[in-house]
Amino acid sequence: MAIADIVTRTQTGPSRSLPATYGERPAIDGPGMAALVEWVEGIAALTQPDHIHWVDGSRAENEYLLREMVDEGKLIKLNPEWRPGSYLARSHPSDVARTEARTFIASEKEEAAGPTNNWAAPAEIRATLEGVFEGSMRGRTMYVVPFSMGAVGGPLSHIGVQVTDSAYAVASIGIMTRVGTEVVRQIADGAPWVKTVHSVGAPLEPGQQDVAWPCNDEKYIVHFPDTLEVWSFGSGYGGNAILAKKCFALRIASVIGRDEGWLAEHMLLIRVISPEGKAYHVAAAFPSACGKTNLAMLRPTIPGWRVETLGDDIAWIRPGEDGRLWAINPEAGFFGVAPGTGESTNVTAVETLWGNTIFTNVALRPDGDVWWEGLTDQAPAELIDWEGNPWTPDSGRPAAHPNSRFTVAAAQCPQIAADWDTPEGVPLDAILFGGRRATNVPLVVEATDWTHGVFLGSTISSERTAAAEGTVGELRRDPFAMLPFCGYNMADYFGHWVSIGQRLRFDRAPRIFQVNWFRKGADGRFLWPGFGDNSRVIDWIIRRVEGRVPAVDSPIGRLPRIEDLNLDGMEVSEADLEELFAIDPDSWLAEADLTEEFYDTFGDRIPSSLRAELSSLRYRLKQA
Ligand code: OXD
Ligand code: MN
Repeated sequence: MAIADIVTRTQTGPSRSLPATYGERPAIDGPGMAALVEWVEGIAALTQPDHIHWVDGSRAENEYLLREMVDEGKLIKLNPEWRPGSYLARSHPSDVARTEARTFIASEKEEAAGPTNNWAAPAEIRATLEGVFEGSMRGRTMYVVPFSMGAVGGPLSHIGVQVTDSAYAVASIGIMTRVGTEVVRQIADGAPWVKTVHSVGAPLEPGQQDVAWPCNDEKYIVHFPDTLEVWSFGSGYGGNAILAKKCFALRIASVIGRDEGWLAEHMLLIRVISPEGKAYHVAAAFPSACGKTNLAMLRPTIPGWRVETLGDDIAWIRPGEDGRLWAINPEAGFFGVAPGTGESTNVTAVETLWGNTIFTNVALRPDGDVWWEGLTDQAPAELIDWEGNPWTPDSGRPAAHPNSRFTVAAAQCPQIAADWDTPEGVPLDAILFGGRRATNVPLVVEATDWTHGVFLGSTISSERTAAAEGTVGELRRDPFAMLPFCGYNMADYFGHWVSIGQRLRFDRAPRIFQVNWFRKGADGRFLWPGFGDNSRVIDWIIRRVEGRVPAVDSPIGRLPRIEDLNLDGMEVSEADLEELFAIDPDSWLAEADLTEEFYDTFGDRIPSSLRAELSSLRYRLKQA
């Protein structure tokens, strides 16, 4: 960059050099530009920020924003010797997870949102939002962040713009999506885009000192599926603030997918390479904090198998002309749960986090590095906990918040597939549905066909985790792991899944499986070691896809013959194996009653093919 292009914004150091155009609206013309500018100006008129900053996604800009946040006490720079280019943010203790109770779908009709979403009447909630957003950015900078989900210009990609008054959100979006002026050019050229508006809801009076984590006790995360808009107020945390992620890439995208004939799913995406060197692609849906990132970065414990990571949280999946399903990971980074991520559980993630990472709500070590429960077997003797208080192993409380996170570029993952951001995506061979279930659900079961697979997806329930507010451990229904993320009536969503199957060639549709790594014995012990040993389940799944092993019919689907599972080198007792696959017809019949109760909450909207699956299940269980 030419020296003449550089200006110095502050007096405090030579590294604060910035291009003269820093934060300026890009000089791009085109038929769509006026609408973008008008929208930005409209939001600014409502929220009254001190400055407007158009984000260009450059490295210099990112570095400046990070440095500014450090100066303002909003980020702690970690010791570059251990964690170069990395930062720690500590949120307000009340703003630590997605707030599902304050998340709304504002579709024109209430039944379009369905019974699993909080519905808000659009006109009413717009009036409320106008009230809370009025002046909400006073004293702050409003950033305009153009982003692409999926490779810029790719056939499966979609673009959007987020305005936000949080520099932390800007830095996070910069990691999680592709941010840049190229997106503004697409908008100017007339491409459709999704409008997302975010404010932490903490205006500053003149001279008022800012806090490290501004937020508001009142929160609204509101989706307008009919106009493809998201408005989020009051929270700076994760999915509440990085609107491209759950709000756009799942809730809004699920609606776009319904209308355009594709699927936006809460799924990881991996390439599995068999000992024979054949590559298969697997997508897997698990509720939040159930090990998706671990499976996405699996290091098989069985020789010969390899896994390449494509995505860890979201997949956009579309039927191709070849009768197969094609998937992309629309994100560009990982926003992973830190606790439980360690050398023995996910060494790939630990290696991914070597630097250039924003950590939120983990503990700080005296040497300026970070720590969280599970990173190492033994906790350091002293730490500063996620709330900034001194901590020792005797403190009797976790040092890192259970939903503490890392935000890091996908490209930094040592086992990322070389073509992970290929615009066309990858063809799917298998789809997995999982949950955290102490009882009933076997280690793995295969659906008999597509519709049965959709039935399995629709019946997933899981024990609650810390990723959302609520009581941890409680069992809740989480169909397709999409309960908090489906932007429309879930019964219609089930129907959409059924209809997608009808567009596939029956011999090319991915096989569907249900898995459960979390089954416990009567003594409360996990029956399966999980993590790298889950490759043994993947091995069986791929052998099924290849047609190389038979399966055993059961009332709930097809089970492995124990002799077909590769258990070499692992210690699992025969009794435990038996329990892992035990099917108790009575408790399954009770589960079927709960499924019916759940289905009934949708009235008569549940597809008849799924009701028929439920009747067949009961029939088979009664025969057993
Ligand atoms: C996530 C979640 O952050 O599912 O991925 O909560
Ligand atoms: Mn998730």
